[in-house]
Amino acid sequence: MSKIALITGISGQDGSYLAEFLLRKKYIVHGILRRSSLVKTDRIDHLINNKKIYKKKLFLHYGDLTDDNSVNRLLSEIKPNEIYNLAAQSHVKVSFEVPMYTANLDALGPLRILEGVKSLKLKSKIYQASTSEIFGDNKKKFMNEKTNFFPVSPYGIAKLYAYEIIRAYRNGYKIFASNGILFNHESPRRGETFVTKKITSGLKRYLEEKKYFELGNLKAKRDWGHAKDYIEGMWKLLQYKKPTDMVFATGQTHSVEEFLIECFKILKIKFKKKTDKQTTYFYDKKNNKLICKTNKRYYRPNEVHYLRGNAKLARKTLNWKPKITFKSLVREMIDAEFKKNN
Ligand code: NAP
Ligand code: F7E
Repeated sequence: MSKIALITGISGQDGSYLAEFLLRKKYIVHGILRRSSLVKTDRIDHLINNKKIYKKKLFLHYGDLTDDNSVNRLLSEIKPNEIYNLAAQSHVKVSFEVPMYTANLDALGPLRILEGVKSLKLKSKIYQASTSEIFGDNKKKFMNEKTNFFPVSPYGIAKLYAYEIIRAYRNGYKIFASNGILFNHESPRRGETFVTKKITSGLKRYLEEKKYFELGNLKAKRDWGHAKDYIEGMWKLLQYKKPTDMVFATGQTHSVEEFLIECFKILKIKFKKKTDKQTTYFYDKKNNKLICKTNKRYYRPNEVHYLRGNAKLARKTLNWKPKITFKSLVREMIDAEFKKNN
């Protein structure tokens, strides 16, 4: 018998890769889509358009993680063996602009799932998409499962509530619920307003239309991996003999500026950097045109300056380790960006 998985956030970056991965593993996959005025299924259209898959192995349902009734209805209809809760308002800067919505979705969304599983007496295993943002402005060189939490954004704080409520229901009600504490992971499917995708799409626009783009804090450092490696970690965590919490990370960290410069290298762009008090500018050496500059409007009220994870536990217990390096990730994102018009 095929296992049944429910993915909330199936239309997102991770949800789309996870759906492909689980279908390859012969799961029946159900996904929750929220209604919007335009259909936003680009990342899973290749699955929807595959008749062998769609309607036999992949089922999409309208629902919303802020709506208790839709969560309960779907849980009682689907009775999934595994639930991957990936739905979120996942943008840290936006969380300062919509803090209450972010709390409702990112903190109470997982609680709605836990309450549903508990009241319906389901045996579902739950994966909760936790995040390195819960470590926040931590002063540690490496962050692991024992590191203290100092979230500084409404997003990080909502995700910390989610992390704790997962643990409380696991301990109190013996629900199989695990937190995957994932550090940043990117891909060609990354949302347009996250910094890596903003850089690759900005450079395409610069090269094709000679229009510059703007960035915020270039000094922030992130532990960037590839989403494909991380969704495998999610699955492995739910196959582990007991529910637990685990860090998934590459162990490497790079600044936003390093990511930008790696893109310049791949695209063979020779640049000149100029800095005045407020602003940093990158010019094209070939023609003196402005490629990109910083703008304070992209800075956050509170910044997480540095993130670097230690995924030793996942390596030891799940035999998980990331296969895709930083350089290959940047190259894949650039290649995909420039293939779009081919
Ligand atoms: P993403 O691309 O922003 O996807 C978020 C998904 O949630 C989308 O499918 C979105 O639907 C859905 N969603 C938003 N609001 C919803 C609502 N009210 N009800 C139901 N679904 C809703 O995020 P991602 O990068 O794939 O990340 C997946 C999860 O991992 C998120 O929980 C994120 O916070 C967490 N996380 C991500 C990273 C990372 O680096 N990517 C690291 C750690 C943790 P639409 O398509 O309609 O917007
Ligand atoms: O920012 C800096 C920004 O928005 C990365 C989410 O998936 O990972 C992600 O959150 C860094 C920050 O990702 C711009 O200030 C500079 O320091 O790509 P980001 P994030 O905030 O790290 C975590 C683990 C998650 O859980 C989240 O869901 O880049 N930065 N200039 C900029 N960031 C953006 N977005 N735009 C800029 O122009």
